[in-house]
Amino acid sequence: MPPQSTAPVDTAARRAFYGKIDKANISALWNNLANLVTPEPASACVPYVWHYNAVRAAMIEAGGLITAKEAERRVLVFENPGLRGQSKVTTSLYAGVQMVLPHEVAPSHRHSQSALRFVLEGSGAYTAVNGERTRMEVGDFIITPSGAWHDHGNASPDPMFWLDGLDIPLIQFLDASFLEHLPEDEQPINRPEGDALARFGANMLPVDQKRGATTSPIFNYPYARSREALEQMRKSQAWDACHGIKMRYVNPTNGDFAMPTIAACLQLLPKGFKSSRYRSTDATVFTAVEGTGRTRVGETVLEWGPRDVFVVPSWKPVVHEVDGDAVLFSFSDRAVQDKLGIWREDRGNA
Ligand code: GTQ
Repeated sequence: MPPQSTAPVDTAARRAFYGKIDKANISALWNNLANLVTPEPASACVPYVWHYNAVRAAMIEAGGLITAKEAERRVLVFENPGLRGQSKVTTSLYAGVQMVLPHEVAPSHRHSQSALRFVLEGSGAYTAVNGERTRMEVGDFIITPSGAWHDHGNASPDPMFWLDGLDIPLIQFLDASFLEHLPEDEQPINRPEGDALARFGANMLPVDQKRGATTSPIFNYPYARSREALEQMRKSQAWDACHGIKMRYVNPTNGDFAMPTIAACLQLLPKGFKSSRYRSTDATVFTAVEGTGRTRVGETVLEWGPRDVFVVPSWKPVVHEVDGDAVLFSFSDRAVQDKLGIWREDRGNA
């Protein structure tokens, strides 16, 4: 919180008055106004990086202590050091790493919260959504819409790890959380794999598809396709000074972000690139898919490589510097701020 530079001084009469109204659960705005309405974002969220090796080792240890079934979701939560004890990676968003071991199932449930998965390690585990299973491969962006049954399984011989991003703090703030369980661990499968991607992900829509579904009907955006798009674009597009080449995952029924509450993007930064100073009001969680580099957030330097996860708070100036070509996945609450008309960016002098 910034200092209350404009708070009026106390007098005996004022103090007596504050004491009296306090008993009736009333307070004086002028003592707190500077904390409530700030000239610019004043977030408790701090820049931070979690290195994958340490997270993975803890996750393997967790695997010896609890099953996916008993845990319901075996996840280690990224707690922003400025927001400890709240399961928040930013003020509005939650992130964690989930592990599913061979032959395990994370049982089917559905909830108000929207979730994204970004696959970090492994091959061939699956998530089921709306009666369809999708195989998970490294770099795939997978979503589970608000209210959709979802379970995760692993028929591969190796552990599978992915980054979870959910709007848990936002739904908590709105007091709008509902959760239900299916009696059986796995939901019935009644669509062949690839059905949603064929229907909605080939630049066509079923002819009678309604416009404006809240969440994208595509639930796996495979990395191979997204990466290929970035590679193709570098041949003809000038690099954006702040972002390199940055694309957002889209809901094909309305052109909005894939989920109503969480914006997700994939960006390519070429060998040796140093981005121009940039800031925006959406605190952002990044993970590197390819490459190594460092991201300066104000005075803080975050060194990162593949699968590391780092966070940039709202309105803090950010500069990315990469060694070789690098690919970053990121997510934020920009999808919400856009709808409310409050999202802002500052591209410096770029
Ligand atoms: O996979 O459904 O990291 O419900 C937190 C809550 C994952 C999930 C999380 C969840 C899930």
